[in-house]
Amino acid sequence: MAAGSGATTHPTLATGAGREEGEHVKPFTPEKAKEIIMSLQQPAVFCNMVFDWPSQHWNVKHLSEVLHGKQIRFRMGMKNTGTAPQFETTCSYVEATLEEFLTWNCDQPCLSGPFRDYDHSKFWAYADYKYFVSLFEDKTDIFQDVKWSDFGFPGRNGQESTLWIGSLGSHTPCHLDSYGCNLVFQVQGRKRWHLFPPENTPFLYPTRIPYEESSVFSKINVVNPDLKRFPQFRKAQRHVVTLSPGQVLFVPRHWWHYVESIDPVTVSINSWIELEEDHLARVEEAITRMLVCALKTAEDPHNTRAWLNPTEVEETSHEVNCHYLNGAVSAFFDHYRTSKVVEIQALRTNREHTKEEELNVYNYMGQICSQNLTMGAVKQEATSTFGPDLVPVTQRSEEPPSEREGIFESDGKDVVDKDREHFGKSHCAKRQQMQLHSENAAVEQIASNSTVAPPQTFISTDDLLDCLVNPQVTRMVAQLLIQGRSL
Ligand SMILES: O=C(O)CCC(=O)C(=O)O
Repeated sequence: MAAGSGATTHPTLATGAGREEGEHVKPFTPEKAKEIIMSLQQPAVFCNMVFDWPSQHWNVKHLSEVLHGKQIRFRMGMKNTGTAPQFETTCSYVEATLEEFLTWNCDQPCLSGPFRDYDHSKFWAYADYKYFVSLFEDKTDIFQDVKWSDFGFPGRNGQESTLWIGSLGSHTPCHLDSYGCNLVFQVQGRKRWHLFPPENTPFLYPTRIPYEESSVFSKINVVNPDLKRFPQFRKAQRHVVTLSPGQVLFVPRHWWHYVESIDPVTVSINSWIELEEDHLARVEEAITRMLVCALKTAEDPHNTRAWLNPTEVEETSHEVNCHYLNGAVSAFFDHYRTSKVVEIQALRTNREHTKEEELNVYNYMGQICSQNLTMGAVKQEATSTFGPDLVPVTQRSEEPPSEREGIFESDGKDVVDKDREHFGKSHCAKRQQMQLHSENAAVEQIASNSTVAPPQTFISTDDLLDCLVNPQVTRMVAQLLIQGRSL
């Protein structure tokens, strides 16, 4: 069901915010929405939050008028493939206008034009991952049509957003984003999201090839998995939701996702929200870039096409990668030197800290101490917010492939009551337990670490190698390699 229409039918279900646009009421104030986003560890769908956004009218027809004649790059993929994921490196690309896309997509045989080589019954087209700033460079007023300020991020609009326009079957292979969490507004058509929690990572066979900064891909085509090759995938906890126009999906940090268009035309808009944890993630990403570029270039100095995702402009030199790494490490220390020690000090002296401080400290603990801490107490509060306007995305039991279609067809609404209890128990309790046991020790550890001045000397290749080939690391790598071989 489209939440846009729901907004007009049950305004009394709203739980708080001020009145907008006559009788319509948003169910969450910006402050409440942000609190949910910053604490929730489970994907969920916000309903009735965007009914007054001008961008709700951005169907492809409208966009083709706004972007009149603009050439856009479409990724072309096959509708029927086997068990291998369709990575961007294996797709072909077409430069076309939205008018040409619409003509091709109306299913008439196209004998001319940029899509002429692509039989509509066999191929899909996806104008994916398009930054508003490049798309609407001469129409910046349009940025105001997207109002992430309603979710508690003042000033955030289209400038920090990306646009996705696809035909039936277009999809993004399963991956996780290294940075931030994600808000996704479905504008036209429906998309089905297959989500897996971060702790499922070993079951998703992660790979950094193709290489793209900030994306960790899965080797598995999650809608047609090769279970002989990837048997651990059976253990993955798939969460599925069909996102309809007017709904906004919240994807928490590091949740894996595979996203497919299930209507003839889809349009969505998303924004990745920066998080505290991103400071450490940038260091991890810089290490990854350096390693991937060094080893893949050594393997074949002339062929980047096979391993570099088309979203990356080119492979970067070792020198540039060293600069990235040093920049990321310095930024990490700068950030925590200036902002965190004060908060930790406050935490030590005043256990009645605010929720905001609690969030920051927990995030900090996750980064510095590498402890897998989460915000159980805060999360529990967020789960009590679930209802008709915040629908949790819940786990689906895996079924034989023949039954898959039926299973994945429902939207978030129909699972809210049935699965709420299960969600509350299985996800909350364990995390609260971990939190209780480790909170005090971790806080002490951070506090003592924070008094030690961080090293600020240049990190050399040898410094990095010393960490990468540290015996503990090589042991883990050896184990992973051996596990991989024995499959
Ligand atoms: O909509 C899609 O195809 C993918 C979206 C995505 O990966 C994201 O927003 O992180």
